[in-house]
Amino acid sequence: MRNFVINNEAPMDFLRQNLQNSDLLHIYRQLLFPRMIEEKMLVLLRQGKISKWFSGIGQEAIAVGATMALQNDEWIFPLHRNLGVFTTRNMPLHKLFMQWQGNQDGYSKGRERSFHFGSSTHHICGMISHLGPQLTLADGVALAYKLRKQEKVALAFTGEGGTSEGDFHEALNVAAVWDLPVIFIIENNGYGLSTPTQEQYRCASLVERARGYGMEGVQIDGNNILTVLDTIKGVRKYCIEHQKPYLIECMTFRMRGHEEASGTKYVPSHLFETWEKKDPVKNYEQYLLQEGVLRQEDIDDIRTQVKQHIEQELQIGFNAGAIEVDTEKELDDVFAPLTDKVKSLQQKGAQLSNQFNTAGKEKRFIDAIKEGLQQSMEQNPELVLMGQDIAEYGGAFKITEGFVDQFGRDRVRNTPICESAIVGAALGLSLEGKKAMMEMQFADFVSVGFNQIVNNLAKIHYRWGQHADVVIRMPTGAGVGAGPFHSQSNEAWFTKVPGLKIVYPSTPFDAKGLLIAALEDPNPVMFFEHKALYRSVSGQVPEDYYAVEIGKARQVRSGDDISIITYGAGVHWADDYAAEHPEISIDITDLRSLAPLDYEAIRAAVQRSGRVLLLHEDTLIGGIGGEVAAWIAEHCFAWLDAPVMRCASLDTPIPFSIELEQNFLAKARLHETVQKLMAY
Ligand SMILES: Cc1ncc(C[n+]2csc(CCOP(=O)(O)OP(=O)(O)O)c2C)c(N)n1
Repeated sequence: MRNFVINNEAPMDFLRQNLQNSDLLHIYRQLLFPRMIEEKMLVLLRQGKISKWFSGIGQEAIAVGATMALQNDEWIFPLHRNLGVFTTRNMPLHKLFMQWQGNQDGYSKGRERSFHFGSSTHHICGMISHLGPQLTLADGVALAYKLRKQEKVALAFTGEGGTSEGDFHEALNVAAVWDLPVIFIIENNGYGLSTPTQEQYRCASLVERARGYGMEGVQIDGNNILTVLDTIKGVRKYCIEHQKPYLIECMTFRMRGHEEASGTKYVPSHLFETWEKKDPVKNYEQYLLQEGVLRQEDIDDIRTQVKQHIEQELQIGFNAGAIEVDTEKELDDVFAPLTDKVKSLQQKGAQLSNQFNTAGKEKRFIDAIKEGLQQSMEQNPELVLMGQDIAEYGGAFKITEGFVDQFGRDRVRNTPICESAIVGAALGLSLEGKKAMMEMQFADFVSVGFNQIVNNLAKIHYRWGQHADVVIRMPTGAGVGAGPFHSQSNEAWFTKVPGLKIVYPSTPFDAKGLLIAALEDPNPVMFFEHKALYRSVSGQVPEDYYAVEIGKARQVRSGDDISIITYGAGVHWADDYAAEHPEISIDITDLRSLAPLDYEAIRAAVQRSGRVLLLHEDTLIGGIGGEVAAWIAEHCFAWLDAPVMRCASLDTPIPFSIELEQNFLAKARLHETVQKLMAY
C-alpha cells in the first residue's frame, strides 16, 4: 500500500522514463482534447445549444491516462466526468455531440443523457446514474477474461462519493475473492455534489480500504498525466501477471460545479486557488516547454488545429436531422431480437407438447429444472452459473448438485453473499459475449440486487443497444412455513419494469422448456420456481433439448361456467378445485409468462365463459391480477357477464405459523370467490 502525499507548494514532478518526444506529444494531444471540447461546451451551454453535463475539467489526466494505459479492446467502465475515456478511445466527436444533443444518431438514439451510454465497439460500458453498480460489471468482464485465459484487465471508475455505496464494497470483495484482473480507480475530487470528503468517509485515505479486501493499492497524483499513465500501465501488468485486482486512488479536484447549473458556493475559494496551480493541462504544457519538446508557437498551433477540428465536428453534429419519433421502434428496442436457434427450439417444444403424454419420462418439477439447466450447460459452453452455495453443496434446493463434477468450478461458482455484485457480474459476463445464470438462494433476497436488475439489466438494450444475456432463478412462494423472508411472491415487483421477461412455470414440462428458453434468450429473464412445487408436482418431461415459448399461455382445462386465469401454484389450486367440483364447468389458463403477457390467450379465456377469476398467490394490491383485470375491462368488456374478480393472498407480510399461512394464501378464499362469481 503506498500513500501519495500531496504537496501543494511543490511543482508537479513529471517523470518521462523512456517516453520519446513523439509519445509525450501524443499524450499532450489526448489530454488537451477533452479540455478544449468542454471549454467549447461551456460556451454552447450558455447559448442554450446543448444540455447540461458533468464537467471533468481539471480531472482529465485520470480518464485520459487510464484509457491510454489499456489496450483498446479492454473494457472500461467510465462515469459522468470521464469525457477523456470517450475521446481517447477515438469516438468520433460529431457523434458524441449528437449524443449530448439527444439526437437520433448519437450513441443512444436520443434515449440517454450526456455520458450515460456505452459502445461495445469501443469496449466502453455506459453507466447508470446510480454510480456504484458500474464497478460490479467490471468483475464480470474480468471473470470472462480470466476464464478464457486472456491477458486483459477491466477498469472501472468511481468518485470518492460512490465509494460509500454498498456496490463499491461488493465489487472489490468479489474481485478479491475471485482473483479477478480489475483495476478500480477512485477519482477523489474532494466533493460529492456538495458533500466534502470529511462527511463521506472517516478513513485517512480511501486507498487504505484495499488492505481490508486483501488487495494492493496506491494513491497517486491524479493531475499528473505521466504518473497516471505509468502507474496504470504497471498496475495493468500486475493484474494480468498475478491475476489480482488493484485499487488506485487518484487525488484531484472538481474545478466546476457538480453540474453546470449548480454552482460552487459551498467550496472555499482557497481550494480552487490551490488546485488551479495543479491544473493537469497547464502543468503538462509547462513541462513540455521546459523539456524542449514544444515551443509556445507549437502549443498555439496545436490548440488552433484542435479548435478547428472541434468546430468542424460540431457543424456535422448540428446538421444532423431532427429526431424522428417512431413508437414501434421504441418498443422494438426494449429487447434484443431472438435468435433462430431459440425459435427452432420453440418449434421443437411445441411439437413435443402435442405428444405430451408419450414424449417423456415422469419427473418431478425440481428434476425438470435441473435437467433443463444441465442440458443448457452442455449446449452452451459460454454459460456460467453463479449463486450462494451452488457449487459442491448443490444450492439450497440441491438443483446444481453434481454440476461441479460435470462442468467444473469455473462454470459453477459459489459467490459471497452479495446479490447486487453478482447480478452486475452476470451483466459483465454478457458484455463479453458469455451467458450467465444467477441463482437467488431465495427469491426474497432479490431486494438487495434490485437496482442492478431493474436499472441495469432491464434498460441496457433500450439505452444503448447492449443485450443482457442473464437469467435469474428465483425460488419463490409460500406454503412451506418459512415465514416473511423465505416465502414471498415478488414477481409483481418486476412485471412493471420494461425490459425484463418474467417467467413462472407450473409443470415440469414447462419448467424445463421455459428454463431452456430463458437461457437461450439474449434478454434478461426472471425465472420464478415455486418451492412448494419442487417435490410435490411430477409430470412427463421429454429428454430432448427443447424450449417453451416465453410469452405464450397454456389452456389447462376447458369449461364454460367460469375462466380462471392463473400461474404457478395457482394452476394446481385451480385444477384441484375443478376436479373437486365437477358441477362447475371451469376453464383454466396458465399464463406461464407474466411479461410478456399472452393477451390473445386471455381474450380467448374470457370469451369461453364470460366470467373471469384471476387467481394468484401474490398479495392482492399491485398483483399482476390487477393489470390483467384492467386489460380485460378495456378490451373484453362486451364478452363479460360478471365483473372480473380477483382471488389473491392477504395484504399482509407472510406469517410463519402454518395455520396463519394457510389463511394468508389465496387458496383459502378460492371457493368463496368462485361461488361469488357464479352467483353474480
Ligand atoms: C445512488 C445515487 N444516489 C445519489 C445520486 C445523486 N448524485 C449524482 S452524482 C453525485 C455525487 C457523486 O460524487 P462522487 O462519487 O464523488 O463523484 P463526482 O460527482 O464527485 O465525480 C450524487 C450524490 C446518484 N446519482 N445515485
